[in-house]
Amino acid sequence: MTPIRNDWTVEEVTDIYNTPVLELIYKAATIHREYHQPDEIQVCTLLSVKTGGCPEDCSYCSQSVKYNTNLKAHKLMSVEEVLSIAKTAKENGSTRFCMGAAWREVRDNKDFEKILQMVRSVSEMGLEVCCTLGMLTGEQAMKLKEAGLHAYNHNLDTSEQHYNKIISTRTYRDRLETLANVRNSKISVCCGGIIGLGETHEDRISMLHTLATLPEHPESVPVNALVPIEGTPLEQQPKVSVWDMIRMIATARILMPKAMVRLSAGRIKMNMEEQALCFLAGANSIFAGDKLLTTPNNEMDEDKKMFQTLQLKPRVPNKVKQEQE
Ligand code: SAM
Ligand code: DTB
Ligand code: SF4
Repeated sequence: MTPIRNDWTVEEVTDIYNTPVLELIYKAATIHREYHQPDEIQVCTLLSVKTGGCPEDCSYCSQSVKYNTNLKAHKLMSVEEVLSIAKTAKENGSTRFCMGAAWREVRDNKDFEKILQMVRSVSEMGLEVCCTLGMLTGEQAMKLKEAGLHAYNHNLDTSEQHYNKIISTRTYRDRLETLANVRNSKISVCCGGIIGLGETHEDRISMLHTLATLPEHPESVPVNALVPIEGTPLEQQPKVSVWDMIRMIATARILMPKAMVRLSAGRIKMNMEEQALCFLAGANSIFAGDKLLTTPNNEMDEDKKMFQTLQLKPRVPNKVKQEQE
């Protein structure tokens, strides 16, 4: 069995990343088969439970108040509304339900109490619940854990070097601190990044190196391609090449063999053959449903057809797996 390593050097990561792409896919596919069932894909649903009006200035985001993106802001949804959407997601084969809020950080107020209620109720439905709510203290992480939260998403987004060209309202260190709080509370860590933000290959390598040398690898690594949003500073960024996505996915798979590698934002721009290459390269998780947080996602019917053609099946939730074992 390929060992799990947290001591990768930047040189090693660079060599893997620069491997000729077909050889890279082959190596990643081989490691993928040691740790995962290659015909299983985790199907996740995203829901923006609180949309827009965010004080942060993340240059890629439709939800920042700093940019004129024509997004309709929405206050925190009701628990009932969220439960009804989660029910439909489950009926459509989703096993993981991720709730996102356009917050800089979680505050200890009524809204957080509502979030805890949502986590409790969705978790009781048998779905793996994930949240992405911005920065989190250790105490807040513990409360989420007690409410039944399975995973917390908090992305590094890019390399430490490129970070302050993208976001000025918080630091890379802030990000790492929240990740440590999540890890300490025994919540599963979901952490990845975005490509297409004007970063260099060295930046991508550096971000992958940071992820793969965390004291423990994230259990989930989302790989996003920038969805350019009109009105943001990154609106004119060129489309990310599918081969760049494949290279990121394959390198992540080799560096972090056990992680679920999620083909996240940007999938809507890919045809079935391109997505199949991502799955071959080690991606084993997707977001399904017509919408990501604020932008369109692949049509459910198309995804169902893709699963049939590629003979893939949705993965059962971890919770159920543990009960079956
Ligand atoms: N406000 C919280 C935060 O920033 O952590 C949670 C929500 S935030 C929208 C979650 C993640 O979505 C970001 O960290 C970023 O990686 C990703 N994201 C946001 N807008 C995106 C875009 N236009 N294209 C690709 N990924 C995006
Ligand atoms: C992640 O890495 N990507 C998702 C999820 N985690 C929260 C978000 C993608 C957002 C894409 C842009 C939008 O829909 O607003
Ligand atoms: Fe706010 Fe998150 Fe968007 Fe940044 S990525 S502006 S923190 S919602």
